[in-house]
Amino acid sequence: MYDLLIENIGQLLTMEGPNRPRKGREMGQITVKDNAALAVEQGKVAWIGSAEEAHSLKASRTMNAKSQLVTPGLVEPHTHLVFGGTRENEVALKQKGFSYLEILERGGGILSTVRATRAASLEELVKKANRSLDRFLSFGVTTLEAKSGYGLDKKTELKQLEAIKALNSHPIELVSTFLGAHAVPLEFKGNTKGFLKEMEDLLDEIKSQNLAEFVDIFCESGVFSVEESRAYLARAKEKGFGIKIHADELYPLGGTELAIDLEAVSADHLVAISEKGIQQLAESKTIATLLPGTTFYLGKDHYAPGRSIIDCGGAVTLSTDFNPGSSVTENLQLIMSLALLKMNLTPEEIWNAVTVNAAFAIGRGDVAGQLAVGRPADFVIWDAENYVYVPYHYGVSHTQFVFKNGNCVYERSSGYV
Ligand code: IZC
Ligand code: ZN
Repeated sequence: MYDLLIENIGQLLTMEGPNRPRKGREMGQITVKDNAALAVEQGKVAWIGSAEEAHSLKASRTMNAKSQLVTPGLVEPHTHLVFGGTRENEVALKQKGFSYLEILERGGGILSTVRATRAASLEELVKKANRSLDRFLSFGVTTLEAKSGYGLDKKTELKQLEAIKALNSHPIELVSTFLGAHAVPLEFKGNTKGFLKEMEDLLDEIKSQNLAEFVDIFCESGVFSVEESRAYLARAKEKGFGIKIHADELYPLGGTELAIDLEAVSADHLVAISEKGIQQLAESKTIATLLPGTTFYLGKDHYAPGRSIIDCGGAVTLSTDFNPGSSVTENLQLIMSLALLKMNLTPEEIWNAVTVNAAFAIGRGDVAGQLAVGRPADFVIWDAENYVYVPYHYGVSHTQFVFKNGNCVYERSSGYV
């Protein structure tokens, strides 16, 4: 007797395969099970088979998927989830021609969010992030990475990490990253070294309180150089953190090569990645986390070369980069459409990117991104008959039901969003 049986699944994507990221051509392959069924017991997938075989199974609860698509819950590998305030005032500045880095240089951008985050209480931060998580869930996300990085002082960075911890009552499972090295705050202007030392001094406390698994840095022109990033991340690695890098987003500094050198789990952005970086990624264990929503929202025409990265043999994942400045959306389905339309990724590559590879990019490859017997029953029943339809019909949400550990945690009530 199973706890739950999902019968009459039109298309089931289990995303099953080897227990490692999909690279290069592998990203173009997925197995589609037509007319399938799936049973759940104690929060785990207990059985996967055909719709006919399911007739002889017994379950306490049965749900009819009505010939629709079922996939693993989506995994979101890069968000700046916890912050105070908003930055809609920057839209007019951008329209006047000020660039993202110019706005930051004038004390706006990240630094404006830092002021609001320092002023917010822990409860306020949790409440605001919780609303964003509800939206992520409504778009089908069941596991999500969340970064700090709007404190830039010891107290507020810890407050943000505490907020991420406090959000563990939300159905979305969180993975925490310390991004204290996100920008140099005004009180350390001209003293980048001193500031990085300040953030480095937090690492032991973060480790001992288990407040973050990964350490990230914004390696960018006018922010942190490759050499500063190398020294800082090497320290974090020594202390047992996994490594992530905001690399080659606006200028080709070589952050990708640094990520590979340090065996970072992911190199994120890569809009300005070098040819050498693309080649080296293919030989490395580092996953390319691409964020086309940011390129779109910054009003740029040149997207990260996802097609070349995959063609050369690399592993790609996709993310919203959700943050209040350069990508203000929780809609991971929209990001899938941008990858289809602006990066020429195939639907198969896109599904591998937002499930299996996203899970490996945040250290959850063994529990998230694939449906298989014994794995957590995190899945989405879509209002779509096939997997191509989801990125094709863009800008809206196609989720009907979202399950986390076998429980229905989101149901679209009525109407369309
Ligand atoms: O708040 O602008 N790129 N960090 C690096 C961001 C975007 C987030 C922000
Ligand atoms: Zn980011």
